[in-house]
Amino acid sequence: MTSIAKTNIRLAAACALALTQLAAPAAQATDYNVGPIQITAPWARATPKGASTGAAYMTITNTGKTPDKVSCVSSDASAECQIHTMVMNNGVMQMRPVEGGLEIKPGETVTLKPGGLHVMLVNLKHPLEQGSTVKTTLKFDSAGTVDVDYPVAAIGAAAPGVPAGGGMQMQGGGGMQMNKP
Ligand SMILES: [Cu+2]
Repeated sequence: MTSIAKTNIRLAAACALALTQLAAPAAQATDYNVGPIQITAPWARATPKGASTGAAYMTITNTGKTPDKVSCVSSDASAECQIHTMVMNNGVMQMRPVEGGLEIKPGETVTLKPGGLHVMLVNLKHPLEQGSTVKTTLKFDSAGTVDVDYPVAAIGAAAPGVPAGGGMQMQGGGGMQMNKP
């Protein structure tokens, strides 16, 4: 077989995969309130088969008058659940668990998103499948405990509904590379 023919077959396979992903039913994201804490736009990224970790994201707003701290207690999809931050170490971006909980100051909105803060699902029991949902139990020191369902978006998605690599022109505040007019 010529290499051009092989390339065409690969392209066709990639297109078929893309169509399958488009056809996957989009699970609806729900917003959550627990005390003065608002959680909006929860979502997770699909994982390839055999992956041991997965990541989930959301926006957390503290409408209260006092700071609160959130940690992840558990997830239905993994043995462990942690909140991670990204830190630069000798010029390399690395992730670290946030010790003692992630602080949300009064009036502050913190966005967990790819490349930054995230919920890390450690030791996955099964791959996160696009179109399904994954659940975590989050514990706020003051506001209490809340179960959050994260609709699973495509592998490598930059945001829910934004295809992999297509995150350049996102609406709203979640974008890492907003193009200002
Ligand atoms: Cu992580």
